Amino acid sequence: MRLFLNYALTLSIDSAWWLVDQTQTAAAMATSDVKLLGAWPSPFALRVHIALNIKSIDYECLEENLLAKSQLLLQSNPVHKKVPVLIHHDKPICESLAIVQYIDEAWSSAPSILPSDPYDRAVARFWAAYIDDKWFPWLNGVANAQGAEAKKAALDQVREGLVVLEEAFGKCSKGKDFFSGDRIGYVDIALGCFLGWVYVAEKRNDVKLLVEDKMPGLAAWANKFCEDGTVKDVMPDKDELLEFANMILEARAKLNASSNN
Ligand SMILES: N[C@@H](CCC(=O)N[C@@H](CS)C(=O)NCC(=O)O)C(=O)O
Repeated sequence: MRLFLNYALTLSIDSAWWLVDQTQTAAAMATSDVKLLGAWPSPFALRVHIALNIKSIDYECLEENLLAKSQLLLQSNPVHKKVPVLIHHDKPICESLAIVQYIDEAWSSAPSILPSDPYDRAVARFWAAYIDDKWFPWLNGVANAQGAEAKKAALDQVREGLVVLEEAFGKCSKGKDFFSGDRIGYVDIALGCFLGWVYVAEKRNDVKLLVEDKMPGLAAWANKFCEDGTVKDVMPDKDELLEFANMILEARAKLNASSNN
């Protein structure tokens, strides 16, 4: 089991890093013009992998240990100190959605990631912001919810958010496979990066979140997204993610229990 993220819990996931064996570090410095500072379970880093694949860009991925962040990461993202960071010609770009937009503009030849029409671009940005500002915190909230009632409420909220996204999918995709039409684009990347973590929440809570009869469009979209050539080789194995999440949440439970004693 390799690294990971401060994803679900403020304290515990961060503090569980010491448990995790680091197999490759950012210290293994790269020579490529395009470097990605990432961490394998990070959905935000996954966005950047997919965007680079869409543009067929060669790049070097430097795996960060988020419990012992490299100097390169600290210098490159001094404000947030988080992955992902893209380093292009020695210049860092931070924040996954800003990076995806940068990739689209810096390598402007097709395929495009954002729509060319200004209205469609604004709509795509709106949905990406909804995903990051509203829906993802709800998904994150599932792991933090204490007790059966709170857990159920958190899971219901995630499902309600997915119903909203099902409607958005219907409007944006216009009957095609992806939010962006025939190919994966901005909103596909913004949401698709979390599919592995949706699976983790489903398995850990023995529920279905992406319910096929309520969200037929999204359910079919999720399969197509995971099978796409730009995604399948960079998407973390979902059972490895599950194992990772179980380990981190157990570590949190132990920490909480010992701090309450
Ligand atoms: N809004 C950021 C979120 C990035 C993020 O939360 N990264 C996590 C890994 S998934 C991280 O680096 N956590 C380390 C920390 O918080 O110290 C983005 O979109 O890039």
